[in-house]
Amino acid sequence: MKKKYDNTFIWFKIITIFPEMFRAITHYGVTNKAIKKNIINIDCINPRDFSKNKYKSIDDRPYGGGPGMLMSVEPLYLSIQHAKSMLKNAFIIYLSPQGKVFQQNHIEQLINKKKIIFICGRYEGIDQRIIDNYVNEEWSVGNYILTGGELAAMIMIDSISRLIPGVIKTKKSIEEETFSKNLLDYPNYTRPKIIRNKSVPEILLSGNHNKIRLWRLKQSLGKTWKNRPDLLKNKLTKEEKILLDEFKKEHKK
Ligand code: 4H6
Repeated sequence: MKKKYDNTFIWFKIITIFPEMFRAITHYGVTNKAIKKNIINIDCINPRDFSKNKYKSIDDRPYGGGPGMLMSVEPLYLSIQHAKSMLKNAFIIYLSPQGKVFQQNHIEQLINKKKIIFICGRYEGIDQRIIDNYVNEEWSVGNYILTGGELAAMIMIDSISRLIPGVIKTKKSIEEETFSKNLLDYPNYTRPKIIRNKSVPEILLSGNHNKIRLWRLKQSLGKTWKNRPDLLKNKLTKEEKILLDEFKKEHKK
């Protein structure tokens, strides 16, 4: 009988009271394909299953008072023990607004972890002693507040997974991406040539590859200058400066 060898690249285990939310990545698109190909594995542990309480409650009041609740310690603690026993030597990440802000360049270090446990906080968060005792890194996906850590965990899993070899086809498309070259993408066009009187920029139909390259670079520089001037802090080449000046002139009213 044919025996499949284990080629799983990363095991993700998620501690969440809303495991169904993760269908958004387990059932759709590229992440769904990666699971089917056994490149990644995603499964959940629900603290509610570890609640010994009659009402299966999973929230508790904070010492010191104040508004809101925290996640109960005991079900969370048991969930982490269980996750750790199933995923030996896993790296443990806690998602919270207090975390270090996750960016494209952080993916490299996380992709090498192979086994990652995510703890998704709800209510006002979790007891600090759980963070101190178990959490390896605390991450935030951006400067905004969410109702729970689940969406943040999915963002991290999605962005990490797509960089695993075999998950998306072309290596080139990754190297060309916005954050690896510090410029935003140029505008793209596909068929038809004319939509509601709007035509594709003539130059893209010219077949002149150098002109097309320069046009795209100019659009990238212009878009970055408009929307993300912070990315242009690193010095531009002479060619890039000229192109950006042209863009500014062309877009002055
Ligand atoms: C932990 C602690 C992550 C998790 C507190 C989570 C934003 C991010 C949460 C909270 C998150 C992010 C619960 C505090 C709601 C505020 C869940 N929000 N919060 N940027 N929320 O990665 O109230």
